[in-house]
Amino acid sequence: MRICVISDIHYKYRPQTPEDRQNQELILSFLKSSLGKYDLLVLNGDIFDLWYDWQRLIIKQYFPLLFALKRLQEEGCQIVYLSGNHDFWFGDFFQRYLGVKLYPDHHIIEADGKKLYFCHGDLHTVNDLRYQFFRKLVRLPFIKHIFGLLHPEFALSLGCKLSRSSRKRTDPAALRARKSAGLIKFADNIIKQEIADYVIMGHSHQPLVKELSSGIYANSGDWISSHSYLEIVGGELALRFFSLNKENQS
Ligand SMILES: [Mn+2]
Repeated sequence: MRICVISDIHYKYRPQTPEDRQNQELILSFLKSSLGKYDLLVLNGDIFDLWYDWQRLIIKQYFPLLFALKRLQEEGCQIVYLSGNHDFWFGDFFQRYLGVKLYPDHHIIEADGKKLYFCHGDLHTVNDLRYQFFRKLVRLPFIKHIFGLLHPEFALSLGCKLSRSSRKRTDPAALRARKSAGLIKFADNIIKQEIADYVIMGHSHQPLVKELSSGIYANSGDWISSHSYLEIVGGELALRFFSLNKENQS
């Protein structure tokens, strides 16, 4: 089985800098170059900077990425999507129009004799209670419902502010190191309990493959600075980086 894992693209509906636009082009090129290469694509959270599908509307700025996913799926690549901390307010769009299966928490599969555990990871960093409370709050059905009652343009400008402030909170290097340590500890527990052989997460924006006692912790990194992804082909896991210059691909 050929599996590709990506996370933390943070695709914006309001790209503001040339880097934002460049990052968008890179992920679109990557998905195009992935046509026919994989049997399964795992979207491991924070794919969109904010997701909401209203009863009759989607965010048109996301069309290029949605179209790229649709093409992959039509070429025979199955797609699964795990919620992140920026994309969890799903309606019926992914399932109904893209054939993408959604998982709000985690997802375990078996491939080529290996058990793979996927989750975004925001619950497993060294979390403060404030974040855990906020996470529960924004996922309450009535909060989602209220957001849906706002005019979409207003809702999105509000969402833009929220997601920017959440990104700011994740910036300092010390905090990032703490985040990573939390994820590794969680992965180690999953492996020790023999729930999985490979624990695959995102969220930290730090691409990494780390051998643990009897398994592997892997992080798919991000598409803001690393443009990284994980490949699991025939049970072998590899961390890779994408660039438009093919010679630089590793
Ligand atoms: Mn995240």
